[in-house]
Amino acid sequence: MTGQIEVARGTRGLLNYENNDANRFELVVRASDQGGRGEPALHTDATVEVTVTNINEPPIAFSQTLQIAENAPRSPRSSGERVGDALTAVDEDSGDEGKVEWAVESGDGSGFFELLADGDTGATLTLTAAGAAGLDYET
Ligand SMILES: [Ca+2]
Ligand SMILES: [Ca+2]
Repeated sequence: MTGQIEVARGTRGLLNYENNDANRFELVVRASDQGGRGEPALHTDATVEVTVTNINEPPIAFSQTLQIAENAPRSPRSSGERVGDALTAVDEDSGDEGKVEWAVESGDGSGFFELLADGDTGATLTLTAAGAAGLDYET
């Protein structure tokens, strides 16, 4: 006879390697016979340790609206100027799996913007030289 431990229904997402209250369980299990010949059932208790292993989860980033004035000033000297506050993502993983790199994926066909790393999870959107020379509200 075997016993199989399963994760209970309704607990999806509650096992969490990053949460010290939900990444290790010490279960006491009991194996019992049915007794017989007028004798009561006999049992043995054993300990089963369950550890939750890590999986890499994607970082969470939030959409937001930033502003920068046109002609800011209209000179390549303003390349590197920050656009709004730093962008931050949340990644609960440790080590490299928790370090976030940022990149502009689309929407900047003119090459006006670049993202510079800011710590392990953040980035700052900045103007390139082209952006510093080219931002113009009227065109
Ligand atoms: Ca993880
Ligand atoms: Ca991750």
